[in-house]
Amino acid sequence: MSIKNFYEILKTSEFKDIEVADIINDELTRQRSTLCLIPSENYISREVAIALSSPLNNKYSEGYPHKWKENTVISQNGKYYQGQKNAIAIEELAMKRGLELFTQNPDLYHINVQSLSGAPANLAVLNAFLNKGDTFMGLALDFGGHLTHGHKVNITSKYYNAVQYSLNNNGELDFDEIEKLALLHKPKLIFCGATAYPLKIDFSKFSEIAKKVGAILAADISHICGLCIANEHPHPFPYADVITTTTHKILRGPRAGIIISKKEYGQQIDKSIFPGIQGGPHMSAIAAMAVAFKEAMQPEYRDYIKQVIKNAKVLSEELQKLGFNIVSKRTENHLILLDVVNNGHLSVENGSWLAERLELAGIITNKNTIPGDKKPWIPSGIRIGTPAATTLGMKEDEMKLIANLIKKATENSHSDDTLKNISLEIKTLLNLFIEKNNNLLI
Ligand code: DSN
Repeated sequence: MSIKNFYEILKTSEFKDIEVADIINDELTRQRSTLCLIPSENYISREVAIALSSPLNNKYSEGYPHKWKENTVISQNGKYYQGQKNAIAIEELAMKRGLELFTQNPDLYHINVQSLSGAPANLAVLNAFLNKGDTFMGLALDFGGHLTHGHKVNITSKYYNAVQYSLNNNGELDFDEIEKLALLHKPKLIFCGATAYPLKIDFSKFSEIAKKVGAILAADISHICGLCIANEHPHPFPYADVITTTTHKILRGPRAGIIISKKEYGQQIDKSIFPGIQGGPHMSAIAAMAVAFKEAMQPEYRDYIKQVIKNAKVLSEELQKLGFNIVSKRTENHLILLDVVNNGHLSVENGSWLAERLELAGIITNKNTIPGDKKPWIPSGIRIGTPAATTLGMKEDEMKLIANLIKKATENSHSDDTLKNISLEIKTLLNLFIEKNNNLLI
């Protein structure tokens, strides 16, 4: 069976669970007929998908391929169960590739590839450096931060004392405020990084502040990791002490997370993941991660990242020309935050309303708070990004078309027929690109 047809089995009687096959096939149809503009979603290659569904999934592999003693790796099998030959080989390969991809000098850093996703990776970082009740700082969720950076409903603020910083009136990180808060609260750790911030992050400024108060600097680069490794965004190293990232967003790998730290923190990070907060690692996800790391080392990946950024810039400028209000006024990365309420021209009720309307038009986005939103459950914005569309091969011309279709779908006076016609236009556009992408899981 060719790699191209690997998932065709779902359409045959060889796959006996018809209910599951039907749902998966329907999801494939949905992904093939709607345009994904959610900045944290992407398409994986079939190689990544096959590694993800490999027999490595059957293996329990608690522990690490190495053992620690006094902050130094002593090279012995640190796994708890027998039968680890291939589990150790795949974990070591993922670690080696991850360090090569994310650091200039792998000897200075340690990587942990066992985190099940971004949220456990961030919790593990806090668990490694803080005791219960200790203070840390992070960007507030309604200003573009992440739940695990100390939002009030998350364990990170229930177990630790979370101090939240925000953005200034221009929608930019406010380093004066961050420094003032750091001097006042003396956090043990400062998280930087975001999920809805369209500008570059100055890790060196964060590092200056962290050093002043003796805090660990943790950079969560889940959204921008691809930009950092392609040198299209400042790299968090050497400024950060530790970085976390998911591997399934712009990196186009499995749903998983990694933590890379300065070597002196390696043992405490490893202990924090296992036995601290997790049990057996997902070995098939680690295999898929190794495949994705290799894909991201290829020159084509760098071209991809450059195009992601060009596309986001054009989409942002076109939307602005069409009357949309862009939070922070510009985009410097892969995403755009639209303030759809305070725009003066358009008649949009709120972000939820627009996201639902766009879905009817075949355009998939997510509602999002914008800085200063008072009602997070009815946010004033939507968040859009270009990683997935760029993976399909779309470029500037398609971004201009998409901006116009978004505008058309936004106009309140249009009937359901208009939305349906837009969705057909989207489907035709997607067909053109999907046909050219035999190696993607779509
Ligand atoms: N849910 C992710 C995102 O969409 O950015 C963050 O965890």
